[in-house]
Amino acid sequence: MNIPDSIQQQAQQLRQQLEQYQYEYYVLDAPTVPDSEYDRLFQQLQQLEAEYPDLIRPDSPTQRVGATPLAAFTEVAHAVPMLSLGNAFTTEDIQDFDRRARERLEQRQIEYAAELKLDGLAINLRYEKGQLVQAATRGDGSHGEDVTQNVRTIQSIPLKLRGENLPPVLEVRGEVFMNHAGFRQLNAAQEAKGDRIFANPRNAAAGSLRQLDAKMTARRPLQFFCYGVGEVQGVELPDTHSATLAFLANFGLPVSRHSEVVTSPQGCLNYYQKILAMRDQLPFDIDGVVYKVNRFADQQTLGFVSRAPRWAIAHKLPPQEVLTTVLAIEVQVGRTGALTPVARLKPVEVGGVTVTNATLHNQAEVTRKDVRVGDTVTIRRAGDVIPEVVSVMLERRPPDTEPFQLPDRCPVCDSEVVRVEGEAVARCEGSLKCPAQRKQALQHFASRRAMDIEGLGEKLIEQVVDHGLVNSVADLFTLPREQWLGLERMGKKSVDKLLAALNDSKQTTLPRFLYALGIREVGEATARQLAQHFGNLPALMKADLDTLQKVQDVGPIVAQHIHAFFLQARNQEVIQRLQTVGITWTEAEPNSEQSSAEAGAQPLAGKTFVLTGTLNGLTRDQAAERLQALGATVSGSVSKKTHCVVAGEKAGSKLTKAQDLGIDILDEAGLVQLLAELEG
Ligand code: D41
Repeated sequence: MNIPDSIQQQAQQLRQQLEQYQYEYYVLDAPTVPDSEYDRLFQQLQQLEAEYPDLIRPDSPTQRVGATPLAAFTEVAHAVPMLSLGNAFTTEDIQDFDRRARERLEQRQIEYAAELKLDGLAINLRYEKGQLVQAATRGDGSHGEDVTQNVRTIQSIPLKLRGENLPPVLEVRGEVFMNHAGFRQLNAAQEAKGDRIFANPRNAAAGSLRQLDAKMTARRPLQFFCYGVGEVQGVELPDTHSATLAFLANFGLPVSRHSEVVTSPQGCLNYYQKILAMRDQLPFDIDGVVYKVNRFADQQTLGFVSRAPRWAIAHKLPPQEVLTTVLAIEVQVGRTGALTPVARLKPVEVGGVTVTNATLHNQAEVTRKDVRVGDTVTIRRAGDVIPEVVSVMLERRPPDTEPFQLPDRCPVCDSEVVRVEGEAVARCEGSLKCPAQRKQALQHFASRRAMDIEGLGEKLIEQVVDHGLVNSVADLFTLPREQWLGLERMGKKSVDKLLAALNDSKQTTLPRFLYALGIREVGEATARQLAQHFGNLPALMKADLDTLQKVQDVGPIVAQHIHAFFLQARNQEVIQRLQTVGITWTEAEPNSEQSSAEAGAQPLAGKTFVLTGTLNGLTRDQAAERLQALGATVSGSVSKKTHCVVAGEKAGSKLTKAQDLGIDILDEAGLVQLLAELEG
């Protein structure tokens, strides 16, 4: 078929534009357009290609997935062997490494390139005349497996190198890995489908790369960073490793931003300390750093011994997964009565922190992992998340252990424990009769984002509840000074401060007050919606189920919780007493059509945003405020009515849900971009 020139040109332009956007998004991590724009162009190209199949080229952005599943992987011989890395653990190991290299090179000082050691899988990418022609795993270093189809689905790996004068052969080596957010999303999706749960991001990356059906790999959020080159023909490489990484970045290949050049073993050790300190903030796992003699001429002179170069060494970081034993499984009672099994562990260092307990989440999780008292378990601590039990070493299980079962009575108040069909959590039915729930309710009430009562911390709340001085949040405001003075570590000064803080907290806002009440499923965002919708408390308290469900965010379950809460005499009484002691707020205007009249200045009017995960450059509050100032509604849960989800680091189920529903997703950079554009 003859394709008109204009169509050819249009396709060419679309491909170039899409490649540029993809590069900005995945490699530079700095998108310049919203996802929707990318999707629009992508669909245009897809349509053109459907109309004129001869337009399709293997490096087209539409052709990342498409190959038919393989029966098995074929073997690939590496043109240049993929070496392995020696390990160092101590300062002396590094000093020895440097001394040996200096002796062999007869130099007084060596320049090193220091970089992260990603905990993933090494692969080799072969580009011929700029086209990705083959991707292979490291295998035994001389032979690996052909995983080209799968690697083509990794969005940050260019199918075509950028720039002019592309070399006839350029092999790039690097690590394929999965970041924490992707790992959590994947496991959440796996769990929902009843599929295998991965123990850590490395296993998830390995499992994803080894899928025979590339369509499966395409759904796994894999990433890639270069760390070197293999066979190179027809192009002069720079003289150093560090310059080579920059050279690769110029071709549009992803290179980590965390590499540095240092000039001494002390420089290496400083780099190590710096990376160790920021490890928990990295969005992916690393298991060490790597030091490489920077000058290629020196690397050549040093050569290698039994497949490990004398010019490079991995300096291992403390492991993030270690073995320990379960001393006991205790049950904690949360604010809403949820029972959480927690493993008490033989204290152990993980990633430089001593860990003594790990959450087991719920009964289903304990059952799935079959964690028992006495078991030897692998625990993992990565990022700044709570340590988790990853798996049990069954071969080390002592005789006479028993499966763990949550109690059917609350360990704190002996009330009945109920597990609602279809819900993962079991709950103590004791409500505020249960001291554990009362303590947590008080803590929540006093917390910064709720009533913000400074100085009323966990220890103090323990005391007032255990002494029977405070039964409800209202009692906090009527407890006489002498009673506070009688408590441990409460001198005159602290008591005066606390009383002042209690007094200050009385002037609040309706959203804060509603949030502070601790109604189930009513987080800050929902509290704001409720306040906005009803404008005052009596209207909300009177609302029936149907009226409640008219509120953005509020579905039948949440409505039920709110309704039931205000129906309880005890809750009504507490609210009454709180108002009697002087808690006030200025009433907000209820939502009316009037407010949307200002829509001209509010480009996001009528749009609902959900914020999830951790943002780095601004707080979620700040983000919400700025979105709201632009007219957006910021909601706490994702539904079909959501227009956009802003997913920070470690975004979890909300992001997965947004993906499932096909809702637009912005990352932090995208949000910042959007705000910058709209705020003018
Ligand atoms: O990030 C890594 N995992 C990494 C692995 C890295 N940054 N550099 C590496 N450099 C090498 C040499 C020095 C042998 C070229 C490596 C690896 N090797 C490696 N990965 C798996 C086996 C060897």
